[in-house]
Amino acid sequence: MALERTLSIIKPDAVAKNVIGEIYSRFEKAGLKVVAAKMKHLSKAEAEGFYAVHRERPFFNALVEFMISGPVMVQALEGEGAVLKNRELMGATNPKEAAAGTIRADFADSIDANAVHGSDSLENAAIEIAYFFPATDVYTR
Ligand code: RTP
Ligand code: MG
Repeated sequence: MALERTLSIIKPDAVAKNVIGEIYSRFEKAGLKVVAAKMKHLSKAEAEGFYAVHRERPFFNALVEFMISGPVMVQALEGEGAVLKNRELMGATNPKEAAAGTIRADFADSIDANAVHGSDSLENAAIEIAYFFPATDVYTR
C-alpha cells in the first residue's frame, strides 16, 4: 500500500455533539496522521463549490444547507492507503447501513446529518485538500 493523503470533514452535527476528539482518536488508532486542520463555518459558495459534483442531484440543496448550518472541522489525513482506510472508518453514507463500530454508526443521525465526509478517490483527495489548504499548510510528519 502507498502513503496517501485524504480530506476529512467533521460535519456540523458531529461538531455540535462535541465528538471531534473521539473522531480524531479513531483516525490516530487506525494509523492516520492529521497533517492539516482547521475549524471553519463554510459560506454557501464554499459548500456549493466543494460539492459541485452533486449539483444536479436532488439532495444538493439540502446537503449545502446542512453543511453551512454550523462550523465544521476540516482535516487532511496521511497514512498507508489513507483514502480507503478513512472510508472504512466512516462507514456507509446512510448510518442505518453503516457497520457497527464505524463513525457513522456511532455518531450519525440520518443520511443528511451523517457526521463525516471523506474523499472517495486519490484523485478527488488531492483536489479536495487543495480546496481547503494551500500546500504550505499541509505538514509531512
Ligand atoms: P461524503 O461525500 O459526505 O463523504 O459522503 P459519501 O461519499 O458517503 O456520499 P455522497 O454520495 O458523496 O453524497 C454526499 C452527501 O450527500 C448526502 N446524500 N443524501 N438523500 C440522499 O439520497 C443522499 N445521498 C447522499 C449525504 O449526506 C452524503 O454524505
Ligand atoms: Mg462523497
